[in-house]
Amino acid sequence: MISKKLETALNKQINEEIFSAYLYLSMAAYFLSLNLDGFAAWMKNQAQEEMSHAMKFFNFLDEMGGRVSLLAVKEPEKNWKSPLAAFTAVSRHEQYITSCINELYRLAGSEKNNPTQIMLQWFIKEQVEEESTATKIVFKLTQIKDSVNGMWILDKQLGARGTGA
Ligand code: OFO
Repeated sequence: MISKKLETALNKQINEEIFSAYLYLSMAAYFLSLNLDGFAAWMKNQAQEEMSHAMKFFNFLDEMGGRVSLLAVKEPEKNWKSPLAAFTAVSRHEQYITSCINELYRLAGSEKNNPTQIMLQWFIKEQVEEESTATKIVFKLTQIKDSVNGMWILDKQLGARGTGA
């Protein structure tokens, strides 16, 4: 059982996760345009991970007897002024997603909806990882500054390590 209010909030979160996938796919295209194939591969992996997040919410809402209702996905940005600017945007976006998850958790708590709270605990942990990963890459890019060698090394690392960088 799920209330209309929680159903609406979970449908909104499906949209947020699909938008995250869209944003990271747009960043993959940006990195491909710079010939940074490793960065692009990392973004493609990340986009897939976001779709799997969307599907977790999708399947959960259905299992709870709710009605999945897909909303329009907004157009993502297409250009950033540097790889550092792109990853800074990732970091900010993940902080925003964390706030959405926390808000959902509070709503599920206020409705005493235990299954939703338990499901959201996975996302709460996941967001710690998402934010930490983005922060570390922002740190590396800040250190690298304009070093071409540094960029190629990081490109190789991100390409090899996929979403786990
Ligand atoms: Fe779904 O965690 Fe990123 O946005």
